[in-house]
Amino acid sequence: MRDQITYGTLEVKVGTKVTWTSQCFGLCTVTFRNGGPDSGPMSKGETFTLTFDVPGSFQYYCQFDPTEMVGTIIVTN
Ligand SMILES: [Cu+2]
Repeated sequence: MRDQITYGTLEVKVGTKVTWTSQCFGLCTVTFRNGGPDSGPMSKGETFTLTFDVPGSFQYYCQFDPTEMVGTIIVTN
């Protein structure tokens, strides 16, 4: 099973709303390493939206594939 959700680095400005859409055949999550909101398991077509109000670098991963499905949101002023 190969997941198609896009995990990678994305740079956004403070206040940007980011939406993930799961294209996984199984279940995928967007889970942040330093805690915070968690999408919970999402099946294909489900979405998860977060607004980034604080500058910083936020690493996230999929709980079901934590080594390959990783990403970072970089929030700048
Ligand atoms: Cu996954």
